[in-house]
Amino acid sequence: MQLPPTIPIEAEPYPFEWTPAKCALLIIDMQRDFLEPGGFGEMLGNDVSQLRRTIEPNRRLLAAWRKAGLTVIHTREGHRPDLTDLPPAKKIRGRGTTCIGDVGPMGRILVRGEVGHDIIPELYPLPSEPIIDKPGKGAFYATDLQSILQHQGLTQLVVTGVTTEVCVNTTVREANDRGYDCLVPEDCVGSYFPHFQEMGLNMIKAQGGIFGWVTHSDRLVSVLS
Ligand code: C5J
Repeated sequence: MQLPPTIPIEAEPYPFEWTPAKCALLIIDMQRDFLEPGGFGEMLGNDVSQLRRTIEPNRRLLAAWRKAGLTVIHTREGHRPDLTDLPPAKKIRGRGTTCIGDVGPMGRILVRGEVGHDIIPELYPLPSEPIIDKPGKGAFYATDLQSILQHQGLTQLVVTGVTTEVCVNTTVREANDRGYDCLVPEDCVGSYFPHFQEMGLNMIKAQGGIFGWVTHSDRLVSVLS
């Protein structure tokens, strides 16, 4: 299917001028430990259904995006097995009895190579899709994301994933400061806390789109299909 070079997508605070050839779908941290029953997120007392409702909209958007031959990039939050890239402040934050690097229900928590650190099967990356392993909340910090985007001439991001107020928001802000236009489909991002979901989206689109635009994935999927 031949897409027009630029397509206006209904969004808040105003339509997003989508340029598919210059836009990557960036799926943030759809990892088993955050989303699956029995994982680290649930062990902390979180309601994983708040995140799991994003799986189906992400699956539909990803399928349409792949079918159109557009760029897909995935991220995972986590650390080296020897934890040398884990800031001591991040390790002890929260004063929990179980913290990053300890053995959790799905292996060592947020450690690369462990079952819980990996991406859920429903959205598993294809071999051709880059996975950005990030030690921080933002996908640009201490990663090669920016050089991957630059080398492919990409200037726009459709950002999905979890959680809305933490890694999605941090990444959108980092991207915005680097000159990327970000569009966030509200049904494809999730927070354990409904009020943070609402505020996280409000903060992106406030003040004339201070960090980016918010839409619904149906608007992208209908154009792609
Ligand atoms: C993400 C987190 N991915 N909430 N991490 O948002 O700690």
